[in-house]
Amino acid sequence: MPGFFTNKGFQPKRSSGHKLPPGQYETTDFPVLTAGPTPRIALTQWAFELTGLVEKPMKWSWQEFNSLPQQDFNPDIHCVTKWSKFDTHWRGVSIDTLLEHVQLKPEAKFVMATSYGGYTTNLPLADLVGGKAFIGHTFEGQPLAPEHGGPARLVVPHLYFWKSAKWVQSLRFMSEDEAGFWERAGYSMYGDPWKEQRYETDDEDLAASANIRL
Ligand SMILES: Nc1nc2c(c(=O)[nH]1)N[C@H]1C(S)=C(S)[C@@H](COP(=O)(O)O)O[C@H]1N2
Ligand SMILES: [Mo]
Repeated sequence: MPGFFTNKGFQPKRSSGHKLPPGQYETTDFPVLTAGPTPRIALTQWAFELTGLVEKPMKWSWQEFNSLPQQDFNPDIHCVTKWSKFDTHWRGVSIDTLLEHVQLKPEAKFVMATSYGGYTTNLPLADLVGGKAFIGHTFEGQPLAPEHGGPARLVVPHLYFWKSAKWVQSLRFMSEDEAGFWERAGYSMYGDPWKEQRYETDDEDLAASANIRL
């Protein structure tokens, strides 16, 4: 019985199996954090695009998007304002599924997620593939509420939640990293909650260059 033996210093996991990144607290609420008004997008007007460094851009209507293979996702999510929410239930389309429909140019290394309403956020392409990210349209069994990004939002649970663009309209593939909305305002270019990369001063390479300047 492996569970019978205890090691000094061994930290048992919470029985739920969920872990809280440093500096975060758990909440069961789902706070709304939006810079600006909530855009309302009629499903007949909605479209989602893959653009930038692709051989041929791809665009889906709401109906086309919903006929793509759908998956369930149960991530823990972590906001930079310090709340974390465990075991959320989403349904949506994996970014891997979307990428089966385009041929990326070899120099595509970064992505700018752009939303209806103008919000943007940047991520490395590697953080969107391999089952790590999805476009979610259903939350806890209900259509995603407009204030949480409905009809559909990007969800990248392993990064701070500002990377999860609500009302996502396109993913633009880029060769170089460019700063999005919060990143231009001083937030981390990457945003790893486990490394507490909240601000650009927490980014390892930038911190290193800042030290050189001292
Ligand atoms: N389009 C858009 N997406 C956005 C934001 C925003 O202001 N506009 N805020 C971000 C931030 S800072 C967070 S913490 C989460 C909040 O998502 P929620 O309002 O569903 O909790 O959305 C992110 N995505
Ligand atoms: Mo946030």
